[in-house]
Amino acid sequence: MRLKTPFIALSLGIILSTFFLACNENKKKTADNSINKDYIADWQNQKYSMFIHWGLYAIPAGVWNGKQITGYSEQIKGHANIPKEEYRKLAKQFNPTHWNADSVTLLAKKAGMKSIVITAKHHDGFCLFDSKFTDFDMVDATPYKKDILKDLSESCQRQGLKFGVYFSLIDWDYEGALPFTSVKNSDSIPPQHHQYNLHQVEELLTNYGQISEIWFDMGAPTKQQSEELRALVKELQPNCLISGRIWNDQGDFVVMGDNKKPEYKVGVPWQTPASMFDETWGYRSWQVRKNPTLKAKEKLQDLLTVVSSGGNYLLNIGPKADGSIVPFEKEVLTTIGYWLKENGEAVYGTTSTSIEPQDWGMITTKKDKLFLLVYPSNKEISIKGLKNSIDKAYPLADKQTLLDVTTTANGVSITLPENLVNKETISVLVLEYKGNLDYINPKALKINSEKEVVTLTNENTDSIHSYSGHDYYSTRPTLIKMSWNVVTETEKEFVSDISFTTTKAKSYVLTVNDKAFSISKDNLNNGKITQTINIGKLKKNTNNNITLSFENLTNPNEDLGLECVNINIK
Ligand code: H79
Repeated sequence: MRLKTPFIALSLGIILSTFFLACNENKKKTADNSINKDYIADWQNQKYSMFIHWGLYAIPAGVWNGKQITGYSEQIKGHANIPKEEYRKLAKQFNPTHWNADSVTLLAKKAGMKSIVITAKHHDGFCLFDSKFTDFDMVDATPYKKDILKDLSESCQRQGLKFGVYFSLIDWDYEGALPFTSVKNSDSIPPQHHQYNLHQVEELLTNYGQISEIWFDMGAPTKQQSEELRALVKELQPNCLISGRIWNDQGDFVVMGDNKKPEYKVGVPWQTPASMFDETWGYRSWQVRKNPTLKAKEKLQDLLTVVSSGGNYLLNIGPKADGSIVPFEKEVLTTIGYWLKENGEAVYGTTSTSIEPQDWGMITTKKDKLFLLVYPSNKEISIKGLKNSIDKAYPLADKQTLLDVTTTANGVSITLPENLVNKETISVLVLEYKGNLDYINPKALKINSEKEVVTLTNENTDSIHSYSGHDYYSTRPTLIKMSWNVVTETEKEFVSDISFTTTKAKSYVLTVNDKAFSISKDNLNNGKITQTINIGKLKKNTNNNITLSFENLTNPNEDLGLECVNINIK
């Protein structure tokens, strides 16, 4: 009998450890950086979504002890130094009887938005959802007692909208978190707090159906903490996309700074989060709002700037404490929605183009169409370097009216008839063409004779970036691809003499019109690579695109670490 027990224990041990090893293996598989490509594409096609900042802070609405408090109103607890117990008391007054999830989702649809991301928990630690791990939530602490997330997620499902959640990695209420120091909001996360975050993320990804994106924000988690958060999300919902503000390159898309549009080309999926006014996201009673029509113009232009640069735009509303939507915000969204109803084809499912920025407006593209988003009052529209012959040109809102297009060696131009010059808002013209886009970038490097050499360098590259860091303040644009355009009149076999220094022990790849040539790290010598590659013939009198990037993409946000790039094409 004595012998039997250790034997059973041992076998059990083997069975159990095999089981756990298998589980771990599974975890590893889901935790890697591979992303469901279709899901990323779906997300990128959404273009325009609703952000909602709503919580207890809607009650003080930017006023504390009779004083107007500056700084984001959703962070009033920090800005006005409100003691924990006093802030907690707000929950007893939170009874949003005018909250109606369907009127929010219907507004989002009317606005042309494809998904909603709501603050499940902001820095104040108050949860709009029923959490087992705190009583400081909508169900346990308020007279309203209903789970807002359940309500909104179900309404989104009914209305065919995607549903995402915002989750702050810092927490000013949780006793295991670091004590509040400043509204820089980039404190590290002690182990107990990290566990709490993991528990709540598990609740969010378990109890509310399909979550399209989880929008982590702020804090300064360690790399391991970011990786554990990512692994948990992907284990529970592999299709849930993760915001870059999980930090440490663990996101599926990068997030620009609050209300910031990138001033450089971005080569990864990205989003700009925007508030109606730069000063606040949460409802502020004393916000001077002025004219909603002007605000709609401003935000429409921002939306189109972001979309024509390849990004998604997440525009915020901050409902009042009673749950109602601020009429000004409703009007702004509805106005943008009218525009999109007529012109949405120029937005949804489009991509940015390789065409240089134009002073008359912006450009998006889909299949064999270019959409010209013309700023108000513009009449003369030309695209230098566009060589395609245009089959048809017409206003998107009036497809019957065909426009005259002049094509010269210099490019394409259109003069809008006076009655089509829109002085009020951005108007959209469609150009239809056949075949591939034939565009010669005016900045392209030219090879005019047999003997001419062009040199591709750090100075004449068109650089493509991502965005990377371990917290809000360390995040910087990274260079992830160098790109050049070369136009030649010569038909011959070209050779590229490559030389660059690098801080990375990695292999690179040179692409020439999608043909790839490896630049192996085996050629690295004291941080310098020199290599000669026969790149073959280039296309004559049209654009040849040459790029330099990492051969294996383990981290899509990693900087190439390149200096002194010198590629002679001869
Ligand atoms: O939820 C919203 C903010 O409360 C949260 N992120 C968005 C989506 C946030 N928490 N902390 N921060 C943002 C820090 C951001 C600080 C800055 Fe600024 C924003 C630095 C520059 C712009 C605020 C405004 C402080 C200086 C100017």
